[in-house]
Amino acid sequence: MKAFTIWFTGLSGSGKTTLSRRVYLEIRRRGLKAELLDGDIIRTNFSQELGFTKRERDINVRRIGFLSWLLNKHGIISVVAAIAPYEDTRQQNRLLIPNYIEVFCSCPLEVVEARDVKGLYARARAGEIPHFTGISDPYEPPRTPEVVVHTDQESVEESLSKILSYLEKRDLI
Ligand code: GGZ
Repeated sequence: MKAFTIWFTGLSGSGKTTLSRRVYLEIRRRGLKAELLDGDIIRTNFSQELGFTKRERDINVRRIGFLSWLLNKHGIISVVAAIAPYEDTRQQNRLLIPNYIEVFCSCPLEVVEARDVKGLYARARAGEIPHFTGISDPYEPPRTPEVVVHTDQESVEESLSKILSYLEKRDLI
């Protein structure tokens, strides 16, 4: 069995955490070793000193990439949920990691902003959170994602089965 990294990228509130958790649990249910690396948790425990400028995001995203590479090297699947808004930095991780799978959680800004589960978009609009992805900072949609899920149109189960089918087809799970 090949270890791999599956990276969920997309705007805040686009479903990365929900889907990555479901995929992680499904991988574990199949008896495979995996680790879940969520942007929020990584920032609290691993990247505390980093903010959200391009430079700092790049460091954060490369750190998660390196950690995933290490885990994969030891046969552990890495499931990542982090915005990773810049194409060049995602491509660097793609080059580093032998089996890199990118899942684009596609959801229009209007939809994530209307949901605003954590109230972050309202705070960003009010100018309280600088460099907020989609509002005052860019999000570059992936050019070569392996899987695209449209989280504004599909149910969680639909997106999940799309992702699992892809992994099965590639013989990764
Ligand atoms: C975007 C921010 C910001 C800014 C705090 N921009 O949806 P969340 O809340 O729970 O997850 C987001 C998380 C983003 O961290 P990442 O490590 O995924 O970002 S990156 O990959 O770009 O390094 C969001 C919250 O932190 N958050 N400030 N300015 N999201």
